[in-house]
Amino acid sequence: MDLRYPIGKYEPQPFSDKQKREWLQDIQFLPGMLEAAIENLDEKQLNTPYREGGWNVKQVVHHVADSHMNAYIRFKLGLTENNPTIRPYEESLWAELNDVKAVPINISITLLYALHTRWHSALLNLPAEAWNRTVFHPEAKKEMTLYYLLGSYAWHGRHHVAHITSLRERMRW
Ligand code: NI
Repeated sequence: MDLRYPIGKYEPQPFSDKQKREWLQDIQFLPGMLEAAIENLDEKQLNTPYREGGWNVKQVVHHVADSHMNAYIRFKLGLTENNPTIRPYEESLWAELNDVKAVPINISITLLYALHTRWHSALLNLPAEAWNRTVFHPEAKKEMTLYYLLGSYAWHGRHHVAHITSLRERMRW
């Protein structure tokens, strides 16, 4: 098994209301899932990489906050502008900055609860056509619908939670 992809890679799905509702629930419940995944881990465990050469548990948690702050902005731009160009960022360098080293992860968990409340609310009760709105990703050189993005971030949250839960299983923590 590839430890980088404990739940596999993102597989885009055709539009359905049922799938959309599931993905929206993934966004809604991610902060609680992540908080449960780190419950009772001590400092040494939090500093353990989830795989050789990978991020440690702290970096994974702070990365989810970094990524989803960007995601929220991408959705807000996509909902209010025509095919806006979204802003890539250097996620591995973000994960090396001092906040990631120095700030306790419960701060990022708190941030995620607040952020996901706003994000989930912004996406609730959108008219069906809103999910066909697009953003342009300049590195992928690709237009992405908001529906595609929703699925990719639903996956992204579960993907990183699984990094931590699969580490715990392997280590019998
Ligand atoms: Ni990620």
